[in-house]
Amino acid sequence: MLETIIKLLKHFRNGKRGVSNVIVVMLSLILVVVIVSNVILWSYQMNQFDWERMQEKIEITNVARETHSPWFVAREEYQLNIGNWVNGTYIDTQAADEQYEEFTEAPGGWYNASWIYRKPVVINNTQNSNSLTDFQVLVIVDTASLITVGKMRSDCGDIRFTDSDGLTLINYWIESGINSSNTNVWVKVPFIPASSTITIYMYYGNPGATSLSNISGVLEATYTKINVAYEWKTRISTTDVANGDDVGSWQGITFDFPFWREFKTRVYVCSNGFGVFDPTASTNDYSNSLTELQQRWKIAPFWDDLRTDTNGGIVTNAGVYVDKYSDHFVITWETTRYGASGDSIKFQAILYRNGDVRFNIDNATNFSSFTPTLGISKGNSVNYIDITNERATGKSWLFLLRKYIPNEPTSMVGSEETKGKYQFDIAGSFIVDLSTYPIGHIETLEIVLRYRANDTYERWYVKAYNWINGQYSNVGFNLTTGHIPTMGWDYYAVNLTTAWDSYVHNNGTILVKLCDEATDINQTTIDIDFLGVRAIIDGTSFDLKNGGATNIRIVSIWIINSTDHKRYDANFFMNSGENAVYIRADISLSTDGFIVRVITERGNIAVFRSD
Ligand SMILES: [Ca+2]
Ligand SMILES: [Ca+2]
Ligand SMILES: [Ca+2]
Ligand SMILES: [Ca+2]
Repeated sequence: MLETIIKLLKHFRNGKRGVSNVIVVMLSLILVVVIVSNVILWSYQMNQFDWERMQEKIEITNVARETHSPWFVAREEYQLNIGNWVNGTYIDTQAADEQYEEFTEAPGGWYNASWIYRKPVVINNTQNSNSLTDFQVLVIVDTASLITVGKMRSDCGDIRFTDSDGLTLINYWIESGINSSNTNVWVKVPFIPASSTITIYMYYGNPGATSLSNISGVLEATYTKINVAYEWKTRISTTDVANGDDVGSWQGITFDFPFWREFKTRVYVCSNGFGVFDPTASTNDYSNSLTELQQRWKIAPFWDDLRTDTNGGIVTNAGVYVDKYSDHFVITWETTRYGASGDSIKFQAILYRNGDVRFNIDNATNFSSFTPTLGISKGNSVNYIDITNERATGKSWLFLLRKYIPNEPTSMVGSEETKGKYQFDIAGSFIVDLSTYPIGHIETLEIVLRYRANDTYERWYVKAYNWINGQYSNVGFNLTTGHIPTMGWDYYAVNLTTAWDSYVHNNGTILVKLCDEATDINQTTIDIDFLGVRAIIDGTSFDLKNGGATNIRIVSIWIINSTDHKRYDANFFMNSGENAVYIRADISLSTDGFIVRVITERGNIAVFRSD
């Protein structure tokens, strides 16, 4: 507007007519009015700001070290996995005030009511940092003691294994030892978390059940070869079962040997360095080749044209010897090369009751003169392993029908649980406020439960969902043994130590579970007065008071001590007359003296000095 008037004034000054002088005077007056009114408006705005600024009265009443967040409590009803709701709501669990939510145990998590007993089996994979899928684990069970007291069928036909839910059947194969103190059972566990344990269950106690032992559902369809440390099994037998050139004999195996998952009870051992299982095969063949190996159902630790009727080189008792044990079967060859008795070699094949095969080559004279074929084969030209080019003296291989890792998980059978019976498992979702308590400034988390049980027969556990391995757990908590109730109100607090961050999702969610120890015959009632989660921090709380007549916005905080002079952005409002506690997880106070300044958007400063 000012520019327009000034342009008009210039225009009229250049004009010649008298009327233009009148207009110039009028425009000049308008110009003066506009300028003056702008100055008044500006002055008013300045006074308004100064006035508001003068109205602010911000005060810091205290500054202190803050060691934890407030409690984060249930925001919605608990999920009942196993258990009954009786009374109250989740809101009653938000404060320790003896207003509580009540639940009871319920029958649940039991595979089938026809089975009376089960034992938990803890699979321990803590020595292995990888999770395992469909992994064969050996479980050794004392079935004899259960059969003696009439709890299990004498043929172990009522054994069932379930996954960790206690419900889902998983495949098992009883390798050996039915009705003995060492019954070897292989279980194919669907998922075993990394560096952790998982509990599966073995059920029994149903006289009408028949066996579901199933080797094909447990062992792999084909062998895997593992290179293992050289090891020689000392020969015991002095009976040569294949004395001569291109000769051999059938040998009974002391157990059902599951070669490629098919049970074999005998093997033909030939002086030419192999064993065959198929009675129709050419049993004395010396014309070795890979093609021939592929077509034979055989083991060939060192298939070549050998003889066992001549000593030479390292061989002083030429022959094929068999040592029979209850769980393994050792065939030892001490041979010379046909046509060159000075070329000699000693080697072994060991067949194990679980289907494993081991080859050992001990030593040789003129090793490079031999032209053997080494491997194992199912004889269908598809399933075979050829290790001919790996041959060397002082060498061992292991062939497995199982998955393999160097530190295999172990298993331990726990105490018997009786059917019927009552369990409890509820879960709630809690949200840690990560905007106020950023992950980088949380030291750990605490979970506190205030509860009451009406019996003391079992322990109660607080667990949380581990977002990394995908299951509820208390691994890494400072307490993992649960809590024994007293019948009155009890506090049970756990600290998640440095493991806490696995239990918090990056959106702040932590899923907390309360569960019982085991199935039992007492239907326990559980009252939850309080369940909460809080973050442990090394932060600072600022007690602020807005004693002024206007609302204010805090925009920054300064912390000043002898070594530091730091500014932190802030952004929050305080109403007129409001007292507020402002917590910062990212500000740690020094133990020396310090000065705190809080600065408002309008530029006011409150100061606090520590003593
Ligand atoms: Ca021969
Ligand atoms: Ca129970
Ligand atoms: Ca109970
Ligand atoms: Ca309560």
